[in-house]
Amino acid sequence: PQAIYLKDYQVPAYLIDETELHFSLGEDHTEVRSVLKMRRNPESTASSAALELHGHESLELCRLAIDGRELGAGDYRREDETLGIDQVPEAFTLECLTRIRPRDNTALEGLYLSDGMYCTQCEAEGFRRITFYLDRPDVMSVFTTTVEADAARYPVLLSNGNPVARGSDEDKGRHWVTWQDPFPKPAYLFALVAGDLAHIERPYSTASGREVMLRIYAERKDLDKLDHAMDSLVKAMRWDEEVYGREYDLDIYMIVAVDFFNMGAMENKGLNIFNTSCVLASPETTTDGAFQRVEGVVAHEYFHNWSGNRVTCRDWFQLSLKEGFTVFRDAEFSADMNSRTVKRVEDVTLLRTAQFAEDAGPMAHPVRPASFIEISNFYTLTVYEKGAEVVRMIHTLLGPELFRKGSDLYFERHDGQAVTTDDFVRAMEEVSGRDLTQFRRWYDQAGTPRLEVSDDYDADSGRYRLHLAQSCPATPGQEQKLPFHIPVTLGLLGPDGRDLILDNGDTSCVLELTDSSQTFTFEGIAARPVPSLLRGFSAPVKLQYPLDRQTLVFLMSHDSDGFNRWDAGQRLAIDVIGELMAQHNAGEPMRLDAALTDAFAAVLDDESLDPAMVAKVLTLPSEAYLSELADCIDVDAIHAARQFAKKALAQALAERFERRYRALAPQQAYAPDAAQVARRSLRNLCLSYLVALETPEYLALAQAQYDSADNMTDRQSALSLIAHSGATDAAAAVLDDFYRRYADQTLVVNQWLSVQAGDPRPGALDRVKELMQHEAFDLRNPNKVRSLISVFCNLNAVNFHAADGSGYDFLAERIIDMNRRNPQMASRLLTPLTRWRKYDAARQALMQSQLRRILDSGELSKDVYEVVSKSLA
Ligand code: BAL
Ligand code: ZN
Repeated sequence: PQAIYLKDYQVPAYLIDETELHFSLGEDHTEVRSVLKMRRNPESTASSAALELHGHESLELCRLAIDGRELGAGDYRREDETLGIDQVPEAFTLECLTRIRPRDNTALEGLYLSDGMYCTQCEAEGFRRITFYLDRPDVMSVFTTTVEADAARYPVLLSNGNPVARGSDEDKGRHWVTWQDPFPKPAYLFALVAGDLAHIERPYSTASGREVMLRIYAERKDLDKLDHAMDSLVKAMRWDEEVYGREYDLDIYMIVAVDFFNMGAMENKGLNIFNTSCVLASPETTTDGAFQRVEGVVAHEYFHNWSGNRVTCRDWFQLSLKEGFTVFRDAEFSADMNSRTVKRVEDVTLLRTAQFAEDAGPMAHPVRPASFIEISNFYTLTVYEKGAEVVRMIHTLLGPELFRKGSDLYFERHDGQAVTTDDFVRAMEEVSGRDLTQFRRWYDQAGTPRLEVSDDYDADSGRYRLHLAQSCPATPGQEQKLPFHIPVTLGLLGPDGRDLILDNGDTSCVLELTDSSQTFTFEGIAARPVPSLLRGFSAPVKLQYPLDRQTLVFLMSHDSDGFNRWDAGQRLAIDVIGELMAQHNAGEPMRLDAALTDAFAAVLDDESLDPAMVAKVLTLPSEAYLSELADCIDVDAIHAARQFAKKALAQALAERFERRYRALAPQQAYAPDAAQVARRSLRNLCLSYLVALETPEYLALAQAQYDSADNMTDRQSALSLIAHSGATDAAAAVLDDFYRRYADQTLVVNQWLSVQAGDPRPGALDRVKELMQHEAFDLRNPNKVRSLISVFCNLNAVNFHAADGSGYDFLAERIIDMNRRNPQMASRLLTPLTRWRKYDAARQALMQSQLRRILDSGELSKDVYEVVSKSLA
């Protein structure tokens, strides 16, 4: 397989002004008729006038005509991924009839069947599995789509835009609906759904008074789980009007829930298709975390209507143009709807755990990659999450008012266009008068920058100096990095813990680090201050500023920045767990530093704090994050030390945990609102410490919570605590009970699979293998694969990384099998094996040999080939 390069971009040789599609749906085969009004692109400088259409090898070409003249086999060239016609007029109508097989489509790209319902996934390059087309995002066309199907089995027929005509052929039992989308769009935003679907609907008046109908479709059995998504959609629409001045533009906005879906959701124009896991929600079946995820994903897809659809990407290298910006927008929305600090803590935790690991691995790439073999491999944490951090830094540098002006200019200037990240930055430069040339390196240089900080204070002159130095490790293809433009939001705490007033008259300021090293001086400082650096995590960097435990405790209790208060607690815990690991490896008894216990006690006793933040502060850094921080990951020591710390904290603070657990008992009927979510999160965290003691009394407490819970958050939390405890009989019984209660709730059963896959006790791999044979499992369904196989391989380190290599062997086998069924899923499964360089020599050898085994296993998809070959390079 060949790589393609950003530097080779050329404008399309042809444009498609109008696209007319007619689908005659059949499970065995579906016929797709297309009529394309095409013309040569006046901006093209291509020397050849040949027309090269994209078309997947699975397309069966039945008819091809230009301006009504039928083309014979000698008139075109058919290659693996393209169809070429050497001679075409300047402007012409291309007609095409293709035949595709939705039932055989296990890749879930293009048109496929999900539990008896037709649906599509066209981003990034799925449309070429439907018909021959210029399947690239800078070819934007107006679509008219007729969907025709069996009337009894597929009463609901949907596509993008507004419905304009319908009819039926009663003799044949078929019916049809025509949809028209007036907004030009690339093919990746095309969507079609057909099925026996139920829906809820709600009218919505936009800020300017346009009436819009909002509809959410799902299988009839799930109709009672759609209200939360609808509420979230309405909130998101209102928020985008108020915060970005963006209104919805069609007469109808539809969301459809499907169970078989590679992604979380997809922003197709006017017809979002959602993974059921990101749209269905009810208190009985959905945890608080999942409620919030639904709210965030519904908002994300809605926000794409402007950041992605009205203004789209010129080419796939620009993916972060829409994804980074939209993740930033959805994060701000969620922060406004819930707790801003909690949201920031969650996002930074993900970034530092998983995106930093990506930056340090063989697939490291810039936010705007320079090349790829398979674009599906670049729907990554770097493009999404780091891309959002880059937009956040622009927001920090410009301030909210100028940022809004910049976004207004960007949307107005580029409405209806396919543009680049440069165009986005240019709009921000123009409204602010700032030069962001150096800042653009964030888009082009991969890797996580290191920020080293030292300071000095001279009491006689009252001068305090901060020395900041940056560097960035080499990444594949990028040995040397130039300095980044890094906004460092800073506060200085006086000895009493209060913020000092800085020269800008405020308690925080933004230092702009642009050189490799710079010194920032503060005058008139009466006593040596403690710096609060990178407030709100103002840049995606690794901060290196050693602080002793006493100072970390000081920051934990005094920093006015909630994020940094939490971060100080994390740093303290990391330091203490590191010490425990050293004791463990030296064969000494582990002893927990009382500094951590005392700090946790103080936080637990302070009832003025937001319980959600208390829960975050008292959550020990995950094994995954501890692994990311390590140079060589010591899987067993990390697990042993973290478990020990948890139990030791529980022993020391049992009374307090129990008191708060009882005080936080539910007072009202369940609601997934911020206040209740906060209480439940702390209450369940207290329970997790108590159960770590494994006493009959606390296991009974968990069992009582399981039995009496009126919501899935409390029930599932108790379930996993009992299931992962040493009480094997109780564990088996509660798992059994849970399955029987929820056997008909697919998403809940997926949680049941995950709880077992994540069990750190010995024997988890055998259990996972058994579960693959269970009626609840289905290899064709990505949600099930993620729940069982991905959870085991990514979140159960002690079992997956078993020294005998059994976990690696298991995963390689799954990938070889999945490569044939669903390349995107197969490629995603590879992630843990790509990290082989971070482990000891024995594990490295085992992981590499499994990667080689995959490489040698036969015909690999581009998706899998790219990741495996880059991992071994
Ligand atoms: N565009 C793919 C799904 C999403 O990021 O919204
Ligand atoms: Zn997105």
